Amino acid sequence: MAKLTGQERRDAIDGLDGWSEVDGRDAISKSFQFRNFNAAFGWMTRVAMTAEKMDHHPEWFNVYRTVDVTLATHDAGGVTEKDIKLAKAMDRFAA
Ligand code: H2B
Repeated sequence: MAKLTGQERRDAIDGLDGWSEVDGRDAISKSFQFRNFNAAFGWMTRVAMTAEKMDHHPEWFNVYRTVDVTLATHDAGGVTEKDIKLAKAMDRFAA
């Protein structure tokens, strides 16, 4: 899986809702807020099953109803289509 670069990378990130580039690292991040812990953890469970199927796993940090997510493809050393795909699934599940 090749790293996204240049315009292709910008377009892919622009096509996402509320994701931004991480400072000093080739990765994208977003902070998700839910109604309460149960909603946050339910969402994480759905995402976890999708991530496992994709063999592509998020870096994430949960405190109560907030989940901070960072996505990168470690094997590629940057952002790839897999990260974009997982980001879109996360947004869909949160909607
Ligand atoms: N997740 C992410 N985010 N990046 C990877 O490069 C990656 C992964 N690689 N999940 C997979 C697993 C790889 O380590 C295994 C061996 O398939």
